[in-house]
Amino acid sequence: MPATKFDKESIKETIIGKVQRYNGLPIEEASKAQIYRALASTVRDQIMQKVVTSRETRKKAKSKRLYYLSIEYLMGRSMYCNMLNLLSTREYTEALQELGIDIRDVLKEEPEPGLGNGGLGRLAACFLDSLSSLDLPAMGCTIRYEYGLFRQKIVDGQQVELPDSWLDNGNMWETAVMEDACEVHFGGHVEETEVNGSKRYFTRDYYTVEAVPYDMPVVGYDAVTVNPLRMWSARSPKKLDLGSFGEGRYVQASEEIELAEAISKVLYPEDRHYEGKMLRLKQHYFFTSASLQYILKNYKQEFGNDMSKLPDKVVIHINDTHPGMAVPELMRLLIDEEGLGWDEASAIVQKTIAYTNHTIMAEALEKWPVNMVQQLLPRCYQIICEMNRRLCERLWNYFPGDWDRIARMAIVSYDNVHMANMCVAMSYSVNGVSRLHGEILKADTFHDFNLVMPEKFCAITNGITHRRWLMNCNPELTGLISQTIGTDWIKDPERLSELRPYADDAAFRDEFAKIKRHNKERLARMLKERQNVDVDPSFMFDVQAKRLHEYKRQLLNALHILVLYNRIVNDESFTMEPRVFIFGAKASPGYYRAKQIIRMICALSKLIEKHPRARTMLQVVFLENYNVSSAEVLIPAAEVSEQLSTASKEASGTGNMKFMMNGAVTIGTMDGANVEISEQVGMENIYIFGMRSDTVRDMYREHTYNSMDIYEKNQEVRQAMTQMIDGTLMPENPAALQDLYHSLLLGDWGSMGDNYFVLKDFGSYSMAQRRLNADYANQAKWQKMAVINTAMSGVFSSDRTIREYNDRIWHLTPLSQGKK
Ligand code: 26V
Repeated sequence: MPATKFDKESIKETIIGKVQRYNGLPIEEASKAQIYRALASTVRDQIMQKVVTSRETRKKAKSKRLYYLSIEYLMGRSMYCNMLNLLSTREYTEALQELGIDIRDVLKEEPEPGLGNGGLGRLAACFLDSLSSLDLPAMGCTIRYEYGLFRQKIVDGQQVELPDSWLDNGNMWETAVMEDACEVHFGGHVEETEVNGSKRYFTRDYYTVEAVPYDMPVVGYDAVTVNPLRMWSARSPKKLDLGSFGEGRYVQASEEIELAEAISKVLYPEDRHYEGKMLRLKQHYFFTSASLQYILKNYKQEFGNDMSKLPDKVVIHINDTHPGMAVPELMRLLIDEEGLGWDEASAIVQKTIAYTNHTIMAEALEKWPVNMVQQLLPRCYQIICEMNRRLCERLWNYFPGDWDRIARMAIVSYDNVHMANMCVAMSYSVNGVSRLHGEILKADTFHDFNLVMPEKFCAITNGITHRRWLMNCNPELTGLISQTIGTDWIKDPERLSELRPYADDAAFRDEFAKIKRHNKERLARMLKERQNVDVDPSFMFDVQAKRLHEYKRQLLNALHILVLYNRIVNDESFTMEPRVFIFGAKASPGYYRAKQIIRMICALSKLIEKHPRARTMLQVVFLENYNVSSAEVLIPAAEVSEQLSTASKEASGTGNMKFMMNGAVTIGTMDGANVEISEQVGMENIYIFGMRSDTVRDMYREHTYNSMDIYEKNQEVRQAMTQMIDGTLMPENPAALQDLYHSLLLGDWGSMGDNYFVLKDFGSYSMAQRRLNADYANQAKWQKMAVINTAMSGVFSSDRTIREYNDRIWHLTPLSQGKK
């Protein structure tokens, strides 16, 4: 087929033509939404041309392919990043301009696919962008949730959740692939029979859910490759037939249909602790089984029926344990469907599956009640038990008599299936997401496994795509960088370090500062427009944006702001650099304390606003509905990045990298990737405070910490805490924050309270803030730090991360660089 052109003139014509054909309108009369659809459809045409070449190249090369399974993909909007990766932003922008349309107005029309909670889902999205950009053959696999993460509204200072029905007006980027639809079976019972002298297993009386894939293309930057994100949607195989109407059974029939389709209805908004919810287990198995069936079907089409070569042609990466049922499911498919023996199947599984762990929080380690797994997935359960038996046998030889240890390492123990143990035992690679996290996995979480199978463990530090998180969201800074050091950094982001010498160049720093100021003004406009809040762009912009969790310690930030307020109010001579503290955070709907923290932040905002002197140098803003699109405005405007997690608790963090890349200076603990950020920029360009992770872990072990001591000694802390409950913060409802107050002093389960050491680290945090405040007054010094942060952020590009995964785990060959 001859290639269609996508120069400015052709784009104009195409858009005009599409608006005419779809809507029967001349372009002048089309609405923004109609123009959005015509534009998206044009970009999609351009992508589809590449899809053809990409697929052919992969098939011809007989390449090994990665399947990245993740229960969440937090993609954000696609339009501008697609144009960027097609190297066509200028053509599209100008074409629209000549049609009298501002591209920015059209981009806002795109609904955001928020199919993720936070870091884990956004990391998966960054990985896809880098995989395509590095020309590595891959497919992302997930669920096509009809409802993504809830929309957050703040009503009377409290979070209210609204449904996110992002598919209402259709999704311009997806295509249903009916040819690859398959069945997923649940329930029933297993029958064992002998066929030709060997045992065969059949599940009977199961019920079926149909899995329909929708593919979304992910374009690489200036690359051949377009990789699909495959989103599985659940459909009932039952149709409402006229017969049941006649017999009056249609209500029951429609109920059954709804039950099946509930599987892909909504993304669970929790990322804290596991509850044995049947529907969640169904979700996990549903998309894992559908993906694996497709993987084997595709493998057989391309490479024939010899399953022993599977590990040479396929790698299945599981993003945390949620797709961990891939382990028994692949065993099941190889044994029951392909006729392999146990040992053969098990050897293949252990060469094909790789696993990333994303948290050491004990309550977030996935486990399922045995009876639930048995009821929902009877054959998988059998396989799990057999894997467990063999694992325990092996461990028995390694740790003879050490029952406690073996029970801790077992796949099935205390009536639960322990997904992390299964994933570690059965995959060939287990990785952490920062250096520190990798060390903690080996020393603590998987200590015993590391004794038995040390070769599996490694750490690969997370990254972010600099295309979305710098080029797309900060075009002005991107321009300045390219003017200064050329454009080679785009394909080789570590070359951003060539900017470092310019940190000492006053003229460059001024340009850099000017851009930051523009980005602050842009955020100010957004806050005015969306929330009717006025912020002064001459204030310092200090941002903490991430999911709301006690361990992330938004409460530490809030308490410190209250202390600043008191200093201003109690001492007329006290001044500080004017600063606006901006929070963006969603709380899991059932996480009471997280919601109280949001309440406290909103109350703080009101309190400060009422005080005529305090408000001249202090402001608190809660940004509603923090998501990828608002992050793209918020992050480029930030000057201070708050990364306050209790050391050892944040596996990596990726927001920290986004802020740094956009020239914000971090105030943070030695946790997750903050450690590596501090190494990149040097201790003089970051504000590190608080206990180190080994001290934290000792304190947990020794139970010696008593937050009451600090409460008693530190007058500022005591005053601020008292204000939480004496009506200062909550005049209408003084008791509202009582539980939060108590959580800082008294523990839940025999602990002494303040589980995340908020009070313990307060003094050190407050000192770091003092230094920061003083440094900001010296703008030459501050801007130098900011430039150094951007300059040293290149290693945190997910391109580096993906190269490492590929070198150490996947071993994929890039598709030819020749054809574009
Ligand atoms: C846990 C749970 C437990 C309850 C049910 C649902 C659910 C879903 C996810 C999780 C694990 C949360 C894992 C997560 O998002 N971890 C974050 O991963 C980021 C990417 O590696 C990393 O930067 C963050 O530090 C880490 O918290």
